[in-house]
Amino acid sequence: MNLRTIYLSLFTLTLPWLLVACGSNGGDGRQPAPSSSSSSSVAPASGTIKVNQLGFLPAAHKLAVVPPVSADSFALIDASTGNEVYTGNLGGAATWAPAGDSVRLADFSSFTTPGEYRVRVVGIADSNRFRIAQDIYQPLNGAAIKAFYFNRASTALLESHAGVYARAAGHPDTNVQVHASAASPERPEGTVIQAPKGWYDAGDYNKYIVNSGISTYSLLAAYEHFPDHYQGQNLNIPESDNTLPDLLDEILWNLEWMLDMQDPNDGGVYHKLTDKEFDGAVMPHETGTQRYVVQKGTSATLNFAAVMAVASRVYEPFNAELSSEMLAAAESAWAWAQANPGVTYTQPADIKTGAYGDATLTDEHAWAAAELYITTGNAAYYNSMNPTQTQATVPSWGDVRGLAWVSLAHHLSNLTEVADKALIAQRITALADTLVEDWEASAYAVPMRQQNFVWGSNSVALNQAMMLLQGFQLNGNRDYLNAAQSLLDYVLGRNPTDFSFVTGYGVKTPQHIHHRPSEADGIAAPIPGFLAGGPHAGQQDASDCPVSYPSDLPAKSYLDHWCSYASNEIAINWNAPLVYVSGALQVLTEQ
Ligand code: 9MR
Repeated sequence: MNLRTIYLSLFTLTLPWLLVACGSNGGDGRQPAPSSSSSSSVAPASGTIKVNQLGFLPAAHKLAVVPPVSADSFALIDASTGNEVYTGNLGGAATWAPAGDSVRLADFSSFTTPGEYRVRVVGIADSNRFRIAQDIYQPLNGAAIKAFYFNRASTALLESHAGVYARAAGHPDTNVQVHASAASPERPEGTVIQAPKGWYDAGDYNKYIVNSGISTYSLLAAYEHFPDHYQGQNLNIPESDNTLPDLLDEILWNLEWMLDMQDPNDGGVYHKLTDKEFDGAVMPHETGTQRYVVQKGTSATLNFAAVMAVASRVYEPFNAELSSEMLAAAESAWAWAQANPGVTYTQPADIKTGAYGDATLTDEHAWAAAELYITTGNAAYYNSMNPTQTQATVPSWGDVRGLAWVSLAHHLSNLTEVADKALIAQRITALADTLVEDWEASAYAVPMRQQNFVWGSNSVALNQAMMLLQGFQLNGNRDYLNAAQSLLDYVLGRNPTDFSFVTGYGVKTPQHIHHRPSEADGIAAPIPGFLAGGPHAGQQDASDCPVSYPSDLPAKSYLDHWCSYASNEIAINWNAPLVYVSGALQVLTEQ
């Protein structure tokens, strides 16, 4: 183990556990009793002060959410000395509809001194501790990437890299059958192919190309936008000693699998590699059921083309041969999709795992076209994107239009004259402006609205942040950065549930994520660095759960229970924007 390795493993594995084990208040994880200075004649208010439980860079926008107390001021208390170090006025009370809560904001952005603090308001318990520090998101960013390593298929996780979460290899995927839905003349039903490696999608053990699209892209974009940050990072993964940055090593684990999901005979890409049914709560090596590649489709093939086009330019400086192979794969996938423009995914009757079905294909088409244009400079791809008809939206696995604009905006100054540069900038800033308006209008100071509390709502928050950060990188509008900060705050504890939704990072973190290895490994604490999906108004799992949701309100529809696949699962497309946003805020917040 070299020094860098020791440093990072200390942070990624040890520190969060120390924080969890010790809590913020002496070890039992409970909220502190109101301090003497807060017990006055003022009637106690109900509710707790919500803060980002990790904290802030010194120059960050800094908010806490306070219940509707009668006091009009708040103070920051040095957590170790108990001294008051800052006072400010509370904003007026307003209701945040998704939670039905009336709240007041405490803004202490102008306080920049590194240290550990609590927010104190007379009549209510002090907030959890949080830190102000220059490197505040480094450990979180590393752990969020390392979570992908923990979800690797086809390999044993060694103790030297995985610590107590070491496990045997599962799913070699060297004996995968072509399912009837995927049969072709060259590969009839039952043909055996190999497609090892890749990441498990989520709490289940299947591998889906559509969801790998946005996930792998978000990680590639993190690297492409902030290469210096990621070149300096050591994640203590098996490849840490090679010449590739660790983030690119981790991404390559999935890209190698994706390349095997393309049929070399025609360029089409299989939709997924899957069991017929979801496994029980067992470790990866305890499964062993037959796996299949299922139906080639336009959505999977275009997702593949987009990701390979990006990967081709990102890996080019490190491995020209691999880069050419990726571009050729992207172009043959594109050709297949042009010849087969409307093959939507239909789940075969005997396959019960995740569908990732998507009837709208124009967004995947636009995204693949944009990436191929950026990588090759070929104007035909730009025109094929149909830019004037393609809007920028907050990305999700089912709507990837926004990713096209992210890449075009990042490469703006190098694009050829066919590209409408004013349109590209306008698409990004118009979306960022809308999100800023929602942020300003929100009592909780987050752009999340009622309709955003869907499956994986925490990823909606982080993808909103990712789009705001594109606006900031384009024109330096500080509101965009501040709204993005608020969204990370939301995910890390400034939300109505009081949970910091990343396992091991914060004071009150999910303990029972819907993640088979975390459930089956016999270790009480879940694997660190995973983002829980978060509050989900649908509550589709309510009838499968032995406990009730605490509320029907969208922003409170969260259960920290293994049963809750609808609010407490983890997924690669949710962790990926956590990586992007934590890394970007670490780099972009003025130092
Ligand atoms: O994230 C997906 C969500 O948008 C869908 O509504 C949901 C139901 O189809 O599926 C989610 O994705 C799951 C996938 O199908 C299988 N692996 C776990 C994913 C996260 O729950």
